[in-house]
Formats: sequence, structure tokens, C-alpha cells
Amino acid sequence: MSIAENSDPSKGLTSRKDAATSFQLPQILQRREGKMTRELLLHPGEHGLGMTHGSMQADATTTATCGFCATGCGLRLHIRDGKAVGLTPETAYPVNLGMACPKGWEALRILDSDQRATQPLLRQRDGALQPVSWDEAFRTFCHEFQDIQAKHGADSVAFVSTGQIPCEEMTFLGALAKFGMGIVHGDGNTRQCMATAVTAYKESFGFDAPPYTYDDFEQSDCLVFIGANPCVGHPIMWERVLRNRNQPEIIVVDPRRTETAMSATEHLQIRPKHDLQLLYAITNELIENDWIDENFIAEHTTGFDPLREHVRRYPVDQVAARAGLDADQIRRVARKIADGKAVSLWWTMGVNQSYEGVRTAQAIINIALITGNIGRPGTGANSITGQCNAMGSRLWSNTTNLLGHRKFQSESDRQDVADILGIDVDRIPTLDSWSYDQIFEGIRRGEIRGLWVIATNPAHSWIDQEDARELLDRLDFLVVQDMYHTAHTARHADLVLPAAGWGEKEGTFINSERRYGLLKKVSHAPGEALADFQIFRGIAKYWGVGDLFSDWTHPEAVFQIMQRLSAGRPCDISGIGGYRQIDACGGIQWPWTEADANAGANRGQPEQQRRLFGDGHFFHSDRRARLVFDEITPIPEPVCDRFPFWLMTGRGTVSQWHTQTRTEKSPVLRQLYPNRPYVEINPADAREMGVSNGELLALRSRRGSATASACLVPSIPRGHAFLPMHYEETNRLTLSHFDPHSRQPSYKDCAVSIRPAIDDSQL
Ligand SMILES: Nc1nc2c(c(=O)[nH]1)N[C@H]1C(S)=C(S)[C@@H](COP(=O)(O)OP(=O)(O)OC[C@H]3O[C@@H](n4cnc5c(=O)[nH]c(N)nc54)[C@H](O)[C@@H]3O)O[C@H]1N2
Ligand SMILES: Nc1nc2c(c(=O)[nH]1)N[C@H]1C(S)=C(S)[C@@H](COP(=O)(O)OP(=O)(O)OC[C@H]3O[C@@H](n4cnc5c(=O)[nH]c(N)nc54)[C@H](O)[C@@H]3O)O[C@H]1N2
Ligand code: SF4
Ligand SMILES: [Mo]
Repeated sequence: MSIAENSDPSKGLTSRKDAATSFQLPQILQRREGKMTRELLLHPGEHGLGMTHGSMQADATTTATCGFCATGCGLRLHIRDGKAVGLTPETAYPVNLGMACPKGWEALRILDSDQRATQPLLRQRDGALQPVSWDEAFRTFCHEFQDIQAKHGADSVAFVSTGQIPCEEMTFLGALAKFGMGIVHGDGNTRQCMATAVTAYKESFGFDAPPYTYDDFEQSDCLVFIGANPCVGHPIMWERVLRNRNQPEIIVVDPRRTETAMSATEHLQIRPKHDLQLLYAITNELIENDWIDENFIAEHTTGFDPLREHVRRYPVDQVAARAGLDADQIRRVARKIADGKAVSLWWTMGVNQSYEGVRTAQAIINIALITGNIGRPGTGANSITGQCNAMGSRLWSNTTNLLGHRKFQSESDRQDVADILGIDVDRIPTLDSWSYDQIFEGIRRGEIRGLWVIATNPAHSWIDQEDARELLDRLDFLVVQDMYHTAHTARHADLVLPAAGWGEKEGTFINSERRYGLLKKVSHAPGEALADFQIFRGIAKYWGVGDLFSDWTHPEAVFQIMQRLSAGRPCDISGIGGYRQIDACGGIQWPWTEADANAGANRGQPEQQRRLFGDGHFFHSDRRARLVFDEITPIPEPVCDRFPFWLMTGRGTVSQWHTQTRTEKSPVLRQLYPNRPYVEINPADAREMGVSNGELLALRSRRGSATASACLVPSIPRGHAFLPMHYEETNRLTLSHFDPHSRQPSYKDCAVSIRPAIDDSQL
């Protein structure tokens, strides 16, 4: 079936199901690769998916949360002789209800790889990385960083962490770095991903609080997806949408006709980066027609009158012309939002990774607020999270927020943390950390000279790679702590610390709906690789601050510290009865306070689906949500004669994860995605260039060049191109620019030229 045939929205839910099951392998790629069949994906176990050692005969089972995306599926691990030999999706887990995507199925297999880092590696005088003992690694780590700090100040060493290690490890890392080692600047890959949503929620709700629970996917009668492609990025969330029995309206705003868009009842195929004005036009339409909830606005929000005045300047017809949309369709969409009894609005990277992302996210939040679509089943302004523990990093990484989402600048917040941890308050920095891009600028200026990179791969994932790699090479000392010694950033490292991965250690992840889930040690890390937790303990000892962390003996002890740090805050988890209760309950969403645990009919037993703001109370001191808006700003790098294509980037297939250090290690997954970079372009553009499917193309931006094979798809409009982020080539082209409020990179907009690769010499 061609994409065009499959795109008829009138087919209703049946066609949605048809299109949606293709999430497992987009049809274009299925055609191109031709290796995997649907059959294999529908009966994964029979074909070896999920089995690492050839047999599913197990003597015990246990469950754990998946370590890839923030859906946070529960997986049942089949154990033999104390080691996991296979896995199946957990039927009793409230998140995935027995479903998993190929990455989850293959979570164990990627642990077995000869590219695993098994010993610490230290760069020698001749430039080669050589194995050293942990003792030497820890001594060198401390000596080199302390030396840099002695010469250039404590803030000349920084760290970059991740949304992919458990909360306990994040808390340890953040506390060790900032309270133990005197580091001031630390940020994480969640800056690339969630910073916009964090900033938007904080300003609008008073706390970084995604309000929803996955049951909302099933309860809505109108779901709006803006810059989100869950069929690829969050396939099990999409399965929850398919279980919705309300024949819901599904409205998708995406410049590409993605699998998600094909399944929609309305696809607004917007020009990239025109979302803010579209949302203002819809808001204006809702207000002008009196399709709003005046009571809710009056009782629970501030800023409505100025918002009404502001959006008057965005009449539908004008916006439609600019955004490349049909005015009647925009009106129809507004009407559908007005008619919905339970409207939920969902956004992901098409919004967050924008130079005006925060205001766009807030325009989404505004629509939910003024129509009273919040706090009830099936509603909400809902940011979908990316990595397995990006939510954990938002609360616990101690990077731009003090532990538990407090403020470094607040004396009372610092005192709180010092009291709970039993440390001297002077150990806590009084300043916010620099953001990721500011840390990189600090390297350029020679102010940051030592960098510690944990569970992230900036030499592939950071924006404008040529520049990023050059900056990494300027450092006096770069430490990379990773599962694989071949990770791109490890190639630039002076010291590589070999880390255990998911399945080889324990702790908690927080999924997209605020649910703490447990991960378990079901396999042994190879060689001398250590859990990040143990690495942090080792560094604390060698740095000479072991005493500060004498209680931080194992992950659950740190979980208890986190519980104390959370008490009385919106993210309060003081009522959780330890790992055992998390395990027994199928995960527990925050908040779950001691008072909650001691009250209610089902004493001590949290309900499995809980959402925020049911009482209309938000986290600002006046308990009202703020309606925030702004002027729209021009596109920083518009297309031009020299660079006539608009380049977007994002997720390619369900079987690829980010920089591919993990997913490329599974032979099964490797057959499910194109192993060489490809670029989606419209067949009409290809015809004009005289290019056919699969031919090699040369892409060039003002910053760099890349080659990729042509993938001709009508789902991308003319004059546009889409490169998956999973290939190293992609970020050679991207433009280093950021949302001014969240400092999140705007990865999805820059201008490129595209020619047949044979013309390379003439470019
Ligand atoms: N298979 C797989 N799943 C993943 C990941 C992975 O690497 N692989 N990564 C996880 C992570 S960390 C994240 S953050 C999520 C990301 O999940 P998503 O955000 O859903 O994924 P993306 O493909 O980055 O972007 C979503 C869509 O934004 C659209 N877009 C681009 N520009 C614009 C624009 O200006 N406006 C609008 N409205 N849309 C635009 C793109 O066409 C794309 O379809 O996925 C998570 N899940
Ligand atoms: N052009 C473009 N670029 C993008 C994006 C885009 O859409 N377009 N998306 C951005 C987004 S949303 C994200 S989230 C980032 C992701 O970017 P990265 O975080 O750089 O990508 P990953 O491949 O997930 O890197 C994680 C690293 O941690 C290692 N690792 C995994 N588990 C562990 C562990 O338990 N311990 C340790 N120590 N190491 C571990 C892995 O081997 C891998 O090297 O990319 C961003 N970059
Ligand atoms: S959807 Fe996400 S959490 Fe679920 S199995 Fe796939 S990668 Fe894991
Ligand atoms: Mo992400």
C-alpha cells in the first residue's frame, strides 16, 4: 500500500489501526529495506526478538521498567541461573498492558557486545587509549580535575549528564559534583529535549508538572498532537490512543505527513516553525466565538484579558496564508476543540526544539486552560517526555535546579537541602549552572577546561557538530563515562570510565506520566565495568569527600534521601513504601505523600492512574495558572537561492535510538532500519534534480556537508527535507540557535542545498 493510498482520513479507526501498526517499520522503509516482515514483528518471540541466549526456559521471572523511552513500559525478565535470558512485555503493568516495541524486546541483547567498555581507558602520550586499573583511573580523574580547578578556579570543570540513568545515580552525581567537588556548571542532554517544556510549565503552572496519566489517551474525545510523531517515538503510547473507544478526533500538526498524521482526522500540514501563530489564531477563534470556559478562566487563571488582546492580531485567514494552511481547516479544528468534552493537547520535539518553543508550549497550555480542559479525565496540556528518565533529571540532576526542583539562588532552599543532607550550606552553589550551550561557549573562551560527560554522546547529538567536536578537543581533560568504548564522544576522551547499563544495576526511572518505575540488576556488567552509582562512590572517596556520602551506600538508601528531599514539595514521594511498594503497585506516580499513604479508602495503595490539578489549584502562590504569550519572531535562517531546502531532523524508525550506540548492537534491530543515512525529500523535487530513490545526495549547509541516500516520499512537502538524527551526518548541518528562555537547541530548522552527490565538486 502506498502512503497516498493509506492516507485517507475518512477511513476512521480501522485505517488508523492499519497505519498505526506500521509504526513498527514505516512502510517506506519496509519497502526499501525489504528484510523484515510484519510477521516477524507480530510474532517477535518466535523469531528471536527478546531472547538473548537462545532459550526462554527460565527458573524465575521478575519485572523492570524499560530503559529506552519515557513511556516506561514494564518488561518481564526471564531469569536462569541468576541471569536474564529473555524478556516479554509485562501484561499487568499499567503503562503498556502487555505491549512493547522492538527496542524494548531487544533491551537485553545490546548488553552483549565486544564494544562494551570493560576497563577504564587512559589516553597515553602517544595518543592511544590504554587500559588502566580503577585505582589509577580514579586517581587520574581527581588529580587532573583538581589541578585544573587549582589553576583556573573551581568552576573551570563542568559536567554534562543525562536522562538515561536512574534517579538515585543522578542525585548522587549532582550532589557529588556540586557539593563535593565544587563544580558550579553542570547540565544534561535533557536540555536538548525537555528544557522548553520545563520552562513553559514552570512559568505557566508554577512547577514543572506534566499533569496527565496515560489513561487520558483513552478517555479523550479529541486529541491534538503538535510536533509529535508517537507512531515512531512513542509507539506504546500510540497503542493507548488506539484503545480509545470514543471515536476521537485526532488532530495532528506536523509539516510531514507522518504515520501519526496519516491516522489523524485532521492533519494540519503546517510550514515548519509556524506553530505559534497557528495556536494564537486558534485561541483567537475560540475566544471570538465564545467557545471558552469563562468560569475556569475567572477562578483559576491570570492574564486572560491581555491574551485576548494579543491573539486578536492573528486572524485565521492571515495566519493560514503564512503557515501554508487552509483557513477553513483551522476554523474546523478550533470548532472540534470547542466541541470536545475531553480535549487533550500533546506536544513533543516539533515544539520543544524550536527557537520560540517555550512560548509555543505555553500557547498550547493556554488553549487547555481557557477551554477548561485540565484536571479531568482525557484532558490536559501534556508534554510527552523523551528519555527513560528525563523526568528524573528534571527533579534530581541538580543541574539548573537544586535537588527536588528547588532554586540555587534561594537561601531557604539551600538551607533546606543542607539540613536534609546534613552538609554545610556553604557547599551549595548560590548560582544557577550554565546551560549546555553556555558550557560549550565557556570551553571556547577557555573558562571551562575540564569536562565530565556521563551517559550522553555530545560528539553526535549536540547541534553544529564541527564546532562541537572542535570544542571537545580544546579541553585540557575530558572524561567520558559510557557503556561502550566506541561511543563517538569516547573517541575524544582523555579518560573513559566503563559503565554498567540498564539491566546491570538498580534504581528508579520516572516516566512521562510522573510514574516511578523500578529497574533491576538481572545481568552482570562485563569485565570491570561498574554501575554509575559505584563510580560516583569511588570518585567521592578518591576526591576526599567520602564522608559527605557515608549514608549513600546503595540506590535504595539514596531513594530514601530523595524522599526526604521531596517532602512538602509538589513532587512529594514521602509516602512511598520503598522499592517493594513501587514493584508491587506497577509503579507509583508523584505526588504520593505520607498523608496520602495514611489516608483514603485504599489506605497506602495509590490508584494506578492519577492526574494533577483536579481541584483547579496550580503551584503559583495565588494558585492560579498564568496565561503567557509573546510576539512571534522571524525564522533565523530562512531558505534562499543558495540553500533552498528547509531541513528538519528527528526520529527515523522505531528501532533506532538516538546516536545508536545501543540499538546498533542488536542484529535484529539492525535489520529493521536503514544502516546508511537517508534523507526524505519530495518526489517532485527529486524529479527536478533528476534523482531517483536510493541515489546518493550531497547536502550542504552554511556549517557543513553530508551525504545521504534519497528517500522519495510524498509525505514531505516540496522544498523540505528530513534527516533522522541517528546518523552522525545530521548534526554537521544543523544551525546552533536556541530558545531564549529554555536554551534548548532548535534542531529542526535550517537551510540546506541538496544535489546529486556526483555533483559534489561543483558545490
Ligand atoms: N524510536 C525512537 N523513539 C524515541 C527516540 C528515539 O531516538 N528513537 N527518542 C526519544 C526521545 S529522547 C524523544 S525527545 C522523543 C521525540 O519524539 P518526537 O518529538 O515525536 O520525535 P521527532 O521525530 O524528533 O519530532 C516529532 C515531529 O516534529 C515534526 N516537526 C519538525 N518541525 C516541526 C515544526 O516546526 N512544527 C511542528 N508542529 N512539527 C515539527 C517532525 O516532522 C516530526 O515528525 O522520542 C523518544 N522516543
Ligand atoms: N539533529 C538532531 N539532534 C538531536 C535531536 C534531534 O531531534 N535532531 N534530538 C535531541 C534529543 S531530544 C536528545 S534526548 C539527544 C540524545 O542524545 P544523546 O544523549 O547524546 O544520545 P544517546 O545515544 O542516547 O547517548 C546516550 C549515551 O549514554 C550511554 N549509556 C546508556 N546507558 C548508560 C548508563 O547506564 N550509564 C552510562 N554511563 N552510559 C550509558 C550510551 O551508550 C550513549 O553513548 O539528542 C538530541 N539531538
Ligand atoms: S515504547 Fe519505549 S518504554 Fe516501551 S518498550 Fe519501546 S522503548 Fe521501551
Ligand atoms: Mo529527547
